[in-house]
Amino acid sequence: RQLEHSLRHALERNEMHLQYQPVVDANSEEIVSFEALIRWHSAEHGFVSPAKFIPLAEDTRLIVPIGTWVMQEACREAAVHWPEHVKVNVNVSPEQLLEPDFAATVVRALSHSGLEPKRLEIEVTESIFMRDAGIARKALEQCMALGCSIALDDFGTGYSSLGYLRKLKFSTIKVDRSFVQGAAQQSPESLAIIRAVVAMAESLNMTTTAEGVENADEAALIRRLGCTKIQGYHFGRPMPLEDVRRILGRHD
Ligand code: G
Ligand code: G
Ligand code: MN
Ligand code: NA
Repeated sequence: RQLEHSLRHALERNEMHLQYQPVVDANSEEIVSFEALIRWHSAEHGFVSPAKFIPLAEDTRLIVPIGTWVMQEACREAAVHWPEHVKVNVNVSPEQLLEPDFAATVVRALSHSGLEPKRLEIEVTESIFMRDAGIARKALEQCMALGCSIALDDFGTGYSSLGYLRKLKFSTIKVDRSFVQGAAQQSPESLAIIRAVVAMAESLNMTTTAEGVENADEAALIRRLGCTKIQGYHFGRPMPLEDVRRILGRHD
């Protein structure tokens, strides 16, 4: 496969970089974190969307070296360029978590960058519990023991067995943007689901992040519904590091 061949050489050819999307406190609207999102400009294929190449990387296990690179790069850029109260969120695929040395990869990224563990939040989706749930859970518990936090991404779009919310102490539940968009269009079901997720998260001592908030009306609605944090185009699109530095007001 042509695309697979290009993907295999993308890292050594320096074709990958990270963009960052702000996550804000729902009430103060201050930036509390940036989510790292990978971008690939291929010499042969031009810009390739992660929605296309991440699944290919997962199928071919190329996600393991790519994911390690993302972890190192995100920790390093956050340690160098962000103020200490701002975190970084890093997406991790099930294939990465199931690698026996996943936690060691995180330890190395933290020690090489000097990033404080509490500033790293690892994002996983419900799909990690479809495979080898025990191994995934153990890897995440090792990361929590280091001081990192774990977010449950795209909540409500997978097979939401609530059992694992009991077994793993997530710090954040990310409400998928399909519910946010539904609520914005007055869907009673979406509104009810967001209310229920917020109530459940509160009683489990977890926070909530609403994804895909695209305008001020949606932000106001989400704040009324009680979500803790907000992410979406209204507060910033995924942006290159230079723009992150500019909005953080650091020019060093
Ligand atoms: O940024 P964008 O909307 O294009 O991302 C598309 C999809 O790719 C999202 O589901 C996102 O979670 C995923 N993605 C982006 N960056 C990474 C990454 O570094 N690692 C993994 N595993 N997935 C990522
Ligand atoms: O699956 P995950 O939540 O990690 O993916 C994040 C994806 O969502 C990225 O591809 C990002 O570009 C996209 N995204 C972020 N904010 C918004 C938004 O406000 N609207 C839409 N349509 N997509 C968004
Ligand atoms: Mn995510
Ligand atoms: Na998501």
